[in-house]
Amino acid sequence: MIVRTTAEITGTERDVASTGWRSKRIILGGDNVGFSFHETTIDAGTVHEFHYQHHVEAVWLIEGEGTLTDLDNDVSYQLAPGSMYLLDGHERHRLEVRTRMRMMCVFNPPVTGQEVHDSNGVYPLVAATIGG
Ligand code: 9YT
Repeated sequence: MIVRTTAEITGTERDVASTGWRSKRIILGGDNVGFSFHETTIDAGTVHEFHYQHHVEAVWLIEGEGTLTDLDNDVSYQLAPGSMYLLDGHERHRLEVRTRMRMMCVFNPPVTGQEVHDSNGVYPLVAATIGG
């Protein structure tokens, strides 16, 4: 059994930040359980495009509101606490974050943590400010 706290992860190499977002990687590939598990926070007023070409990802939104757009299929969804989205087709997608989002994310295969910061199958193509 493994027991961890976010306090133990904060400020370590498992705590990764990029423009407008931060992710605490709670479970990584090295834990050998077939998935990774992350707490990601994304700043209010930012817009991000992601494309996880090599991973399936499920996201459970705990805090915050915004708009998710499936760029492959040109469909938008309103997200609020309790919303879940599953990228089972490796869809390119855009997140427009109205209020700070906090979400729990599961990746299969797991992110190892050794990937170059923005290219672990995670491609933040755009990070912009809404209205800016
Ligand atoms: C919201 C989202 O897609 N989070 C992914 C995890 C994060 N980008 C990370 O840990 O690299």
